[in-house]
Amino acid sequence: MRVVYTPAHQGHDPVSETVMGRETPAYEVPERAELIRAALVADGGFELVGPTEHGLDPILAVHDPGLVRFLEEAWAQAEREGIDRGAVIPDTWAVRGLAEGFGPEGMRLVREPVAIAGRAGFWGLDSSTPIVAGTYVAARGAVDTALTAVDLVLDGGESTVYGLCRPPGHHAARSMYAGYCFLNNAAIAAESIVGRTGERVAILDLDYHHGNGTEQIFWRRGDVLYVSIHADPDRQYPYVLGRADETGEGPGAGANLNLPLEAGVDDRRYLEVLDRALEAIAATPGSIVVVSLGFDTYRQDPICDFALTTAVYHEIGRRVAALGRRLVVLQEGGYHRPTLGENARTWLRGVAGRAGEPALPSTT
Ligand code: Q9C
Ligand code: ZN
Repeated sequence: MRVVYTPAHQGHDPVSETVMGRETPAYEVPERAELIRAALVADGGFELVGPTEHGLDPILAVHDPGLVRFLEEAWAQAEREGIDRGAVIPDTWAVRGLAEGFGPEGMRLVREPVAIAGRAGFWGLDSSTPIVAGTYVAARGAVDTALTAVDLVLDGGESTVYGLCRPPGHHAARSMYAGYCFLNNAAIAAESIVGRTGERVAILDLDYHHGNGTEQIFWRRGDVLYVSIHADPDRQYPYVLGRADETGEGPGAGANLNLPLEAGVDDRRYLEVLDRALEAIAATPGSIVVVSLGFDTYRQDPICDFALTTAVYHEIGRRVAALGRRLVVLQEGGYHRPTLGENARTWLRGVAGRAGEPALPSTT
């Protein structure tokens, strides 16, 4: 199986994030992707390839040019303003998303601020998504990773490709960065697939957190089905979206399925809900599924509360592959570093067992 990877992610190396006013060591760190890469290389059944550059057009098909400009400029501006804290983390928010979504007048009065602290709070949702010197280049690398995975599936004849994206993407909305995410890799990939094939595409989001960004981007779209299994936002980030009654609007009515879950979800319960998600995808036309894959559903994840085991990831991968569709699998979250590599390897091995999938050499 092909794995798309670039070392560009290493430049996004935040030291800390701020959780309820307390500075804690960053969870979303370069070591995560390196551990996954090392586990797949050691397995012997995976072939690493670098991404090709796809430029800005596929990004601007999904994101506000203002957000992209901000991400590109932020670090240099912070340096010019003499902000020497190692990272841009806002402390003043414009609450622009709410103004935009619920009040027709809100957005007209709120303009993009000038100072870096204001700009970060204008484009960002939270205080856990630091911008550092290499963030923009890393985020662009993650997008190219996702789009190269798409190329290998559409043009390269591969049935499954894994994009080791870092930073992750599913919390990033059209005009907002959030939750360790800057550009929405999965949404950009899905949009590109729709544009190139004219087919409907399903996004299956298996990260522990609801992918508010992906939901928002395709909210009014009937050609992209978004299905997500995640922690109930009543107790977990992103708090504002992810409820079961969010089903899409306009042409997108019925093309959004949220399956929010209680704490303590175990293997059996997760698989039961996974089958509901897969049924919804099977009932929708299309031949390609983009998977937003998180391992923060693992029982020992330091910031989450599901109870999945490593073994169940094999079964999840197997069931997703049993849809019989081509898969663009993109990495999202997962913060228990000691098991990250093995969980990813196990999931992808579950996929690789299916009929028609090139067999991977057996593990020792
Ligand atoms: N008190 C991903 O897994 N921190 N992002 C929440 C809650 C943000 C997770 C703090 C968690 C984002 C891709
Ligand atoms: Zn997550």
